[in-house]
Amino acid sequence: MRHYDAIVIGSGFGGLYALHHLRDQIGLSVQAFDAASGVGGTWWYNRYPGARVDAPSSPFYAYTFSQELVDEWEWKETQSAQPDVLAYLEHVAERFDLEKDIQFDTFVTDARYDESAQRWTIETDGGESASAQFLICATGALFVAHKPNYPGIDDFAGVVHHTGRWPHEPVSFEGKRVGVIGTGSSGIQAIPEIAKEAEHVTVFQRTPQYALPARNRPMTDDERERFRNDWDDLRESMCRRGGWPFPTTKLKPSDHTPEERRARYEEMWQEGGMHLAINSYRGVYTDEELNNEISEFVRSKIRERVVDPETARKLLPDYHFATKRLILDNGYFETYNRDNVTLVDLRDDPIESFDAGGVQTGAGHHQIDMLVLATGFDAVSGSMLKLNPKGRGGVSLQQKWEERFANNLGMMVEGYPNMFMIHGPGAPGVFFTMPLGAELQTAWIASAIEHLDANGLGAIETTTEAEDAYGDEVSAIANRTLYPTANSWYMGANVPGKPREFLGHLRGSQYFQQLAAVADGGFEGFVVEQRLD
Ligand code: N01
Repeated sequence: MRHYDAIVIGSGFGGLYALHHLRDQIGLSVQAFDAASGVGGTWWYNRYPGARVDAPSSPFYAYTFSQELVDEWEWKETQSAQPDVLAYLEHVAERFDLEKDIQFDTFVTDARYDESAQRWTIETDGGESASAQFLICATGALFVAHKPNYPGIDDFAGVVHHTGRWPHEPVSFEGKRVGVIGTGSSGIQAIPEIAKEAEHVTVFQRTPQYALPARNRPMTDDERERFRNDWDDLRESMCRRGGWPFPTTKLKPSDHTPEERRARYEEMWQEGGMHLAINSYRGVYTDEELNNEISEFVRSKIRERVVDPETARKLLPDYHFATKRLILDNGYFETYNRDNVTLVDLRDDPIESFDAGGVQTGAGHHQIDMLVLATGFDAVSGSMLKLNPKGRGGVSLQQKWEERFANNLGMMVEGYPNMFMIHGPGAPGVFFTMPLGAELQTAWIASAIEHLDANGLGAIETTTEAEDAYGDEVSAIANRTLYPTANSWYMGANVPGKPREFLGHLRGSQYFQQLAAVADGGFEGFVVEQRLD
């Protein structure tokens, strides 16, 4: 059995940084494990055609902690393609000499807390064990692929690929009739690319989506120079402004006439990216009237972009704009103007079953050679429940989280001392910049470890009271918005039987101030234990 100060599970953005910070900044012995064969986490697995950053701008979907790293990495495009993000993470791993402490191709199958030793022991699918005082779970918010369970789906004789588990060897669509289920971010990115090559694509859509034009373009030298020179200010601004360094508008809808508002939406639309959502007027996520107006504006754009009115009708979303993950598209709607693309609206024509040759819907049989499942993930809680750590008294996380993903600060779970989650349920996660969020959460973990060390303590844990209060706070913040009105993965609505609970803290900047205050205040509200040895 190997012994360490800390074990990190995962080597995506979160795990890589945790390894670097805990090992190189505070001097712990750290071992990381990853089921993948290389670093990258989400970006290692999600290599479907068209996969790219759908955040406002590549340089800010990146680590912020090292000016040298910022200076030396050349972002090529405003919305980087998956190979570029993966190359960046590989560069980070090499530059900070991280791979020597990561064991790849190793799935952690179990993690148990030993109260008498104040340590965690993990087991791997290779039959190895290792122990550490601290367990850092950077297991990924989008790791556990969600697959639909339609009758007969396993009888389908053709090739099946899930976008979240895309093969590493090239996938050819040439001459193939491809069926795609799912029109979230992954489906909307993949469908235009698949359609360029396939003989025919049939898209099976359950919920039409709002998508805004990404307007991806090459980054200029000037832009790169500017953000490098201003990095400290930009980072500070990211922390203060909810993860992105862009000022948001103070304009209220009542400041303009309906015609002026329409002109402003058009301007934001032309600018592309998330501008329409974050910069048009205050209150897009809370003001139903404003949201309805923007929803209708985006629907009007869909009608303009899709030639066949009946297809356009099927593509019109009817939930509140931006209350499911907002999507940036690269020619998605125009794809339906191609002769080789058919849309099946599952609301009118549901899937009944699969057979060896394809899909039977109410209206007929769709013969396909390949099935692409862009059906998303058991998001945020799924990877922790798959790990299913056993805390005090051997209680498993699956037992503990049967009804609610109880935890404090999205990071610590009562009964699981010295276990920390990065981007756990209730953390800002995707509602903030994930790389910076991981840095800030790791800094908090490091402070907790240093606090224990400085005070002769062996374990830190949260309480059920703190969990209840924190869970209520996360829900209350979400309930002040329109988000909970949508059947989104944010609400756990995409996985049958999953507790319906908002999975993210919507006020990232406030959350990270709260984290810093807890650390500065000596971890008041947390339960600590004297070191037993
Ligand atoms: O998954 P999703 P995703 N029958 O859950 C449908 C991030 N991301 O992989 O909307 C039929 O959003 C489901 O329908 P509905 C990003 O945070 C980032 O696309 O639930 N359809 C939906 O259309 C994103 O939000 C990037 O009714 C079924 C789709 O499948 C998150 O990952 C790129 C079904 C799933 O959409 C997840 O996105 C890609 C069923 N049984 C993703 N079950 C970046 O570029 C599900 N669906 C950074």
